[in-house]
Amino acid sequence: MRNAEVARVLQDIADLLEIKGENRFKIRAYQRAVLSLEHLTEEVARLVAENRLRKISGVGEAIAAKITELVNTGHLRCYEELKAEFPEGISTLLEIPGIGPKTALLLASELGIKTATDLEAAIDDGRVAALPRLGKKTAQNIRHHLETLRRKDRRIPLGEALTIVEEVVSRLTDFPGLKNLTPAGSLRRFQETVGDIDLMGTADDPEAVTRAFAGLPLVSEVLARGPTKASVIVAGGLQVDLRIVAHDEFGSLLQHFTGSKQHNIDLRERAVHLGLSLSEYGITEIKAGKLEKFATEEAFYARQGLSYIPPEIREGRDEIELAAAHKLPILLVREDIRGDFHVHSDWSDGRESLADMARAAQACGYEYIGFSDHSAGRGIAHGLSVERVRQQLAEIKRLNETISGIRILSGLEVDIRADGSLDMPDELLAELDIVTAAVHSSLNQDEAKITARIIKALESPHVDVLAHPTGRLIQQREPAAVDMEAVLEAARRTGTAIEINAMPDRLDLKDTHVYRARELGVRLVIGTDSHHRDHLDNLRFGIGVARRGWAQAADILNTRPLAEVMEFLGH
Ligand code: DGT
Ligand code: CA
Ligand code: CA
Repeated sequence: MRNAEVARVLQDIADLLEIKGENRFKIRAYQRAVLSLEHLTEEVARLVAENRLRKISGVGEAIAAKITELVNTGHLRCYEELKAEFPEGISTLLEIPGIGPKTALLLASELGIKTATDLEAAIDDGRVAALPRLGKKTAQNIRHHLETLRRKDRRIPLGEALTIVEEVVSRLTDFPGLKNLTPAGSLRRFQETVGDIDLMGTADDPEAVTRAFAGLPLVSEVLARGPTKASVIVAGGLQVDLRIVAHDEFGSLLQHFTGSKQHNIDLRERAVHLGLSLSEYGITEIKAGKLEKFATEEAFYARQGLSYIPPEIREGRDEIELAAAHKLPILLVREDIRGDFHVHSDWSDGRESLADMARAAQACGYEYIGFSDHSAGRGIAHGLSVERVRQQLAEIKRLNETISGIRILSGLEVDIRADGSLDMPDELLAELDIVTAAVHSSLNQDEAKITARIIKALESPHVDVLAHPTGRLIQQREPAAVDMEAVLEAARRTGTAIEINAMPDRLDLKDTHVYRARELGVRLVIGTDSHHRDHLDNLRFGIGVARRGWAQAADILNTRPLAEVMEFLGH
């Protein structure tokens, strides 16, 4: 049983307990466990088998027993019993935003609604509006959420979303009296896919901005528009929600709509203990009942005694606790990066010459660039033969003598064959500055096989970096069945760095792996896998993932000065 399935059952239990009006702490315990499961790099089934469940933070004895039962038998008796207390379909209804526990119960018991399709029909023929306490407006509101949900089923990759947001922002940014136009939500947190885009801003005349926004040429449909907010669909079917408030209310607005939902729940819970109530409009001291406004997020967090929490780590781990103790790590920033080791040239499948790429890297302010063209392995287009690698080595040597201001490192992206051997002779690899190894084929091997294969490559004394270890392509190809825990452990043992591949459709390592790698003390590298100078800018996605994994500059090899890099590489 996969982690996601176990998490879904626990989430369901939490929701059902909420309908029952059960003890808040009990509900919270389930929610915590769900979050931990989502962050887990190991298969929960393995933890059960090895009796290590209790080592997951947020999983206490009671929940550990339930997970064990679920994994071992495929069923959970208390869950079945709980579900039996409710009409069928209630879990589905609860997943629809805008439907709280009471409404879900009403819809399921009064109208026998079991699916989103049932619900849509019941709204359209007026049965929902006719229910006590609901009415036409609520029914329409639910309809709207249903449409959003259907669209959100197709989450879109971060890279595509960012392009669209930049287009929208650039068209509005000069609007008179408009300030602070910033994306919030999952996009600002650099989640690898986004359901919709949330745009925030402030203006002298908010309504004029929502009107201009709804009239943008790339808008294909206006879902709703009012004096301070608007929702539209843009080309490609993506929904964009815009909210505009007065200039002095920006901090709380941005904070609220950046989320994540779990972070906000945790934050509000803590605030209540301080006698404060939080909302997108500001902070109210509960006793005095007076609303304070915040122009910046820094001030909003500071009012609660917290240091500023970067958006990428607002995911409901222990970020609030650490912010309260003023012990948050200083996360990596783009300016920390001094070079890129994963760059292709026209010697293999890249589109630029070595010299042009080196100059482009120099223009990024880099101190060094490492080329990693493909080796000739089976099925890889334009891979380099031994002979060609030697020629490239000579060319790089020559370039280092003629180009000043940047050091060019020689290297290869050497293919790890199906049996774990490398696609180039050791003597040749020994001559290179930096060797990156990666799997490109036989990605469907079983877990034991592919894990052993990768570990074998890590054990080669010549391999410095393992690139895109799972081979996943976001929404296109599932990750290979790699046991990441074992791979990370082997990387630590062999002193091999692991790449965060910054191509927006790879992002491999992903955030949770980065977090675990750091815990284990594995050195990381951010590589853009550039095949063109424009790709060097994909670095920002790699930075986003690294930050989501709580990475600091010291965790990342290509933030280090050249001398330290060469030392790590054993030169
Ligand atoms: P997405 O769009 O599915 O990729 O994820 P988000 O995080 O962008 O979620 P979205 O667009 O539904 O809402 C943006 C943020 O607004 C979310 O991260 C937290 C806040 N928010 C929205 N609705 C709720 C809610 O019902 N409860 C809480 N606590 N926060 C909410
Ligand atoms: Ca969103
Ligand atoms: Ca939204």
